[in-house]
Amino acid sequence: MANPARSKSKARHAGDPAKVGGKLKRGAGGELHQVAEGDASVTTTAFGTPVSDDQNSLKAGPRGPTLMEDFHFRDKLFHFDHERIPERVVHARGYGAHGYFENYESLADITRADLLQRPGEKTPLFVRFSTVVGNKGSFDLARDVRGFAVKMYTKEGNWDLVGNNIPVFFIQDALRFPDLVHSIKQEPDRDFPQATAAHDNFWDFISLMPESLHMIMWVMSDRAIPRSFRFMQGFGVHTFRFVNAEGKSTFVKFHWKPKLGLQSVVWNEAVKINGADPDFHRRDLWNAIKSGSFPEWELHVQLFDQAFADDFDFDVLDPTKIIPEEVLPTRAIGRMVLDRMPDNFFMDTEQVAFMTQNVPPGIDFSNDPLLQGRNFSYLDTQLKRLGSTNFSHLPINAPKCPMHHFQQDGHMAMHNPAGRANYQPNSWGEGPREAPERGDVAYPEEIEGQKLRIRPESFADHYSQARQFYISQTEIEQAHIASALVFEISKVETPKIRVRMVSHLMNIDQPLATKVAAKLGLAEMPSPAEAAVPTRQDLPPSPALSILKNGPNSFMGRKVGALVSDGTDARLLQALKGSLERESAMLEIVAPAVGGVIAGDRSRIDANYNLDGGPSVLFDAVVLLTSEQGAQEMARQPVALDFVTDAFAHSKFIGYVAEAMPLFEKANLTAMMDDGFVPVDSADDTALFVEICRKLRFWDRERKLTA
Ligand code: HDE
Repeated sequence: MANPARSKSKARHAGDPAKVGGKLKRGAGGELHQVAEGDASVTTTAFGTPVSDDQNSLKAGPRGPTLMEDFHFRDKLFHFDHERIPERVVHARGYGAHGYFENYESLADITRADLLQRPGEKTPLFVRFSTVVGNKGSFDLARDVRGFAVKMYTKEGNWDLVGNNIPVFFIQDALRFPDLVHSIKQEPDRDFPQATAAHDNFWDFISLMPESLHMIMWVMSDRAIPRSFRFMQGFGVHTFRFVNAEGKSTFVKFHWKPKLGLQSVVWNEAVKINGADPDFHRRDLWNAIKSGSFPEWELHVQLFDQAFADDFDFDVLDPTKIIPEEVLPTRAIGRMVLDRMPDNFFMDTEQVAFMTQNVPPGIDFSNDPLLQGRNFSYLDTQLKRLGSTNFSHLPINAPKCPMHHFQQDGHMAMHNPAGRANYQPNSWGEGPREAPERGDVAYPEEIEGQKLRIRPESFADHYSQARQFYISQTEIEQAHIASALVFEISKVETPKIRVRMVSHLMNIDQPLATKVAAKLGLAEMPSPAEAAVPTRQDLPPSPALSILKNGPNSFMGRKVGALVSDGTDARLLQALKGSLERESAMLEIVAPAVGGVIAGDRSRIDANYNLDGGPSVLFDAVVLLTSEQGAQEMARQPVALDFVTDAFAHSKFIGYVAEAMPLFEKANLTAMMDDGFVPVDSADDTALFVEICRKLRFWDRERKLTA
């Protein structure tokens, strides 16, 4: 065989059927076209020199060494070698989208924040959702808090509301943050486990840090395994201030509520989704937005004055506490719509730099010690990650309102002020000046006292709201919290840490502590942990804290997986599709082969997945629409049996045609068929099935199975 490298022309063009060189481009048919100057299809170096050969480095002779004068090679490799920037210390794995905030009504009486003055006004924004613990390449369905960071490009500067999907935090003082994060991330000697709290270091830290117990109850609940970013709430966590034009201050807590309602997966499902589709959440957001189904959240506020704060059971500056909605109702002030994916992930989602200290005039801070610490930390981290003080020049971080200042130079400066004056005051009549009327003014709160390193007494109650959260859950949700605690603590290898954790649970709920202790196989119950303040038993359940008590009662935005085979009834499948479309829900097809199947009427049904690639964990409900022969053939495949047994075990609604029974028989499910199994034999049945699916899960099954 001739060695192509021996022939000059072959060597230059090896592996390059549609070579673009200089001003000539080869078309689809192999013909050469003249391309215009500046044509975007012509490869150039970073400095604009057109590139003639992007496949072969410059060598001394066909088999000789590479020459140092190959500036194109050097330019290309140099840039590639520097592609990575440091990932975020926490929240490394994230996914973002563009959209807008639409204001409902004028809040001029409460705040002078410009974006909240005029009803109907839209403010562009960017959101980044994230997990906290895992590294950038970890999976989406880790049991973890989700970041919910919103950057609103208001006409008076950026407002970054950098929140989470859980309304409280682990610690009360920012000084503890590095220890918290060190304890939860992979252990330094072994560099595992990743993206999980289920290891000794974390539970050791937590068991020594009772203030974290309220947040722990949230993290052990299904809130930490959301079905989708689209179905989770966001919270500003801290108490902030609104300040109006007269300088009057009102305390405010921020809540984002998803229009599609709340929904989570179950733990066994999360574990399997991580294998089947580690990008489950980002794919979900991508698909929703690309298909025009734009997710929406309403921005709610809880507003209160100093008198309310003084009367409230807990300190409103303590970020480990909530104000229950039943005590102080929320009020919707606008909506957020996400309607555009970034053109490039790195440019926007990776380079976006959120900072809690970005607030426009009219929004101010409280003295929450965690918020105060964050205001310091976020600026610091951006310099480390983005490498220059000029990170604010990047399009995703730059405000969309005019900016005028005398900041200049530094690495990668994109726009220095024009003209002679780069200082003020100056007598050249050039440049901006401060605006005492319009500009940001810190709320003139009276502050007096000694300098102290101290935690206020009012932060001392660590268990009462943890208990309130637990007793606000349904029986199913409480069972999930217990299982999560057992799962996590059973991964702890040091028995005394397990015991310490149970001693904290004793202060929250005795039956919960007993259940967890029994499942951990603890030899005896420990005494309750020493508490600075006894747990209050009088706080009433808050229904707003439960996911299941706040179900959407709609199947909108959810997805059904239909299992088909050769001989499937195409009309029935069509009817199911129609019923789901009317609910604004989606249908995806799982078939023995991804090429699809031939329906009973000889039409072709295209598939989205083959059986291996489309396990039932990817769907909110499933329908078995096979022919009898198809069901018999699938019944011989473990993966098809997993499809039905998983759907069953995860309490999903299962629609089926009579022909699919062999699958249930082989999966040993016939004796256990409950009301969550829905016959779907006619077009009307498909509509009924979708209606039933509005409940999202058939929880009675789990109740019965675990009784
Ligand atoms: Fe963060 N946090 N945080 N955090 N946080 C970061 O900033 C920090 C806290 C939150 O999608 C870092 O750019 C301190 C609470 C989100 O880019 C860092 C303290 C809440 C994101 C940082 C906290 C959050 C971050 C890491 C304790 C919920 C991701 C990289 C005082 C209200 C934003 C970065 C994105 C990111 C510091 C506590 C939310 C290191 C010091 C409480 C959503 O600066």
